[in-house]
Amino acid sequence: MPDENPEHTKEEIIKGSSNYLRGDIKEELSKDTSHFKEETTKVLKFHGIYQQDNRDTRMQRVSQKIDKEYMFMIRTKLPGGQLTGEQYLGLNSICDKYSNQTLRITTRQTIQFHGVIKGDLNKTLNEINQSLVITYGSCGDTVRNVTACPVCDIDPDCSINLNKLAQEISNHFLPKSRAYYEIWIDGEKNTGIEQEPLYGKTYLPRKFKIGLALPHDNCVDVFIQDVGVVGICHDKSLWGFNILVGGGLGYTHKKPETFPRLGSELCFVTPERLIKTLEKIVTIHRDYGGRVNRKHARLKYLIEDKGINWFRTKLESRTGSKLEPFKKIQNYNVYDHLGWHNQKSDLWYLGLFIENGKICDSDKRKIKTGLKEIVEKFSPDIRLTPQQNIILANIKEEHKDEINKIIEKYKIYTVENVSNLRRNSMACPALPTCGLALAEAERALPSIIDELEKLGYGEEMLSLRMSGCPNSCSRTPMAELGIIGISTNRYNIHAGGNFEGTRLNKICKENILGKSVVSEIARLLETYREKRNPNERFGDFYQD
Ligand code: SRM
Repeated sequence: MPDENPEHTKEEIIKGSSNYLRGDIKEELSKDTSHFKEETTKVLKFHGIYQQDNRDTRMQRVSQKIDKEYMFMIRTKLPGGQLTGEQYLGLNSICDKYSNQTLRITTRQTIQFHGVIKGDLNKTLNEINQSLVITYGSCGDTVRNVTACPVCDIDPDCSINLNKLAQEISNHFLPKSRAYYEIWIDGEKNTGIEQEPLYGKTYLPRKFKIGLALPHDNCVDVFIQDVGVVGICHDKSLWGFNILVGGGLGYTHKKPETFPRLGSELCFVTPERLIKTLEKIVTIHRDYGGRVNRKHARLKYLIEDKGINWFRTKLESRTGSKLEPFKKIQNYNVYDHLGWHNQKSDLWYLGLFIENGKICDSDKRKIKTGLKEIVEKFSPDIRLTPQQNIILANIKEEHKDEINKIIEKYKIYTVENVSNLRRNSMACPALPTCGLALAEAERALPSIIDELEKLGYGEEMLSLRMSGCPNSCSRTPMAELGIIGISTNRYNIHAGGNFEGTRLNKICKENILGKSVVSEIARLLETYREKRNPNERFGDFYQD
């Protein structure tokens, strides 16, 4: 039965009548049109596809009364940000053939393609899958890409393989409907009864994010996840996991009923019970999460409305046992994994800074060409980081010099030649692709940093994040210094988050014109330099 509750949002009705994520995708794909009808775009998201239009040409086309310049964003699903070299080359060639020539590393360790046209969707999805990469469930109201520290399995100081776990969790929560394979891969219709035992016909009320961290490396920003999982060690081996619930960052300007929220401490579970516990948490969101207002549907609002004790009791009744208390964690730390590092074996990994995750060639730097050459010659494994950077892993000692030469030849950033300010910066795509952007982000941040470097602030150690709207895709509310778009060319400036990712920042300057952002930030930095205590961090200085 489709969802016919009159109070439910149109998205709920669409999901319920989509025949397990089929909707009219197939029929509309066969038509010679540039885009899908709105209802179908909602179903497409579950397949990892967003319908967008070029916002740079939107107004002009509207005034000429012609269709918007439609194009599609395709998001892959890469648990823990892991790819083989061969898969990377496959995605690189798909990017060359069908997209805007940029492989875009996301803040959740995946790769996005932008600018794909409708007529190429089938080939693109098909070829992505030939590279053994999926896009199923990377968007939509399901469990999204599961993030994890990208190097914990190869780091000599760490004995916990969170990446393997991220993959297991991801597999567990993958939609079971064959719609994806039927439409994009093999065309084979499901002859049996379609079932979605975990999600049900209407899937979750909203997106659901799971991230895995370790106290010594919270690079995934564990407090912003719907469920944050923190590995706890005892005598150097894995004891179990602390679970945080109800994190999330998106909000709407001037709507105080929407807000960013840090995950609440829920419980501790042993490794054997982790996936079952996660499953039960997801079912509580499925059954109690809001379905009448999508702006009040994330798990964070359920926890805020009902309280963490209600949630714990519900979970205990679903798991059938009392939950163990959350273990105290003294400190969190964050590493960006950039530069050369020795692995557990005699191998090396190299973390390279990719500005705002954009693997592309420009007049100044040929990052895409350079990375392709390295991967073709040395076949490293690839790890993408939640800071939008790339790691080349399992490199032999004798190849290091040659790789360094390629990096120099193509002017790829290294830790030696990127400033601290740039190294710790991130921005979301915003304009021209994102339909929700209120202002620029990734097209504006590099020159804001250029200016700040010229003014002598390049070596300040602080996390600087910019997003084109308060949905906060570059996790701006956690940054020591955040810039959030409010309307065309206007921004709020936030300060007071911390590097460890355990605190939200606050607005400190409102409604700043784009051209004044640099001078306003410079003023904040100057005051900080003059008045800070020795070793005081920027975010700590501005936390109140
Ligand atoms: Fe995001 C929606 C890009 C991570 C919060 N996000 C969007 C969309 C799809 C716009 C849309 O709905 O039409 C953006 C597509 C832009 C484009 O052109 O590519 C978009 N989000 C991104 C990425 C690509 C930003 C990046 O710089 O890498 C990240 C993709 C992650 C991935 O691979 O899955 C991305 N988004 C995030 C994060 C950070 C995180 O998860 O670590 C957040 C904040 C955490 C959270 O979820 O609260 C985030 N995105 C949102 C929201 C607000 C959700 C909310 O409930 O508050 C939206 C809007 C929505 O869902 O309605 C959104």
